[in-house]
Amino acid sequence: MINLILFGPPGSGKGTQAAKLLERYNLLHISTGDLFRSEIGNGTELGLKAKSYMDKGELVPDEVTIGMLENKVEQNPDVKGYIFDGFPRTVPQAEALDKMLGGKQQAVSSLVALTVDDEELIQRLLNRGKTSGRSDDTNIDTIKNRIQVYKNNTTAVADYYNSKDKAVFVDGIGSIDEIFSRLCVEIDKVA
Ligand code: B4P
Repeated sequence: MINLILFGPPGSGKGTQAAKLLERYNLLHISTGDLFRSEIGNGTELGLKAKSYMDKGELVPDEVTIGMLENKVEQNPDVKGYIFDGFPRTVPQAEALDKMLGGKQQAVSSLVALTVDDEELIQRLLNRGKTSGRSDDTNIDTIKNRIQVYKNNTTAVADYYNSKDKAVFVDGIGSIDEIFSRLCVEIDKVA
């Protein structure tokens, strides 16, 4: 079983790279951002709640996010492993993930972090905002807030796994294929 956390700031290429990685390693891709957008699209109560945070570039509260993630894992027990994309984003989420995997005699194999500077992140997200229809990608203040929230709340997750010798950092600047190759070098060490 291989359990990967694909990590990095908003716009660092997590979703883009996850789509390629799941094919190569045959893992189930779980993106909390995608799950929230699906709930929003279906007009559920959870979706309405999530939208109010996402539109401001804030994190959705841990109890909502952790419950949703655990449901998704429980619904898919017979897989070779998971790519967690956009989760965990806080230390309590990381602790909940470790506890859940521990209960299945499993563990996080590696946290692979994409590093990209703020200027490039803002440019990528504004570009995506022109076509994605995502309200959190069109407003520059919201984008800047997402990056700030990442620095304030989420980088601690990389420190948490680094202290367990499970974090690796990969340059997220370059072509999509170049970055994919860099990620595979790291993932092959734990796969
Ligand atoms: P996410 O859906 O996770 O959004 P993201 O971080 O912006 O996506 P990602 O980083 O995957 O974007 P990608 O690089 O693929 O989260 C959205 C919101 O949901 C959060 O702000 C939060 O409110 C909420 N949320 C989600 N998870 C949560 C959690 N665990 N706890 C609490 N709240 C949570 O793509 C960016 C753009 O860059 C694309 O247009 C892509 O084409 C482009 N790109 C990718 N690679 C490139 C490259 N190498 N060069 C140039 N451009 C590239």
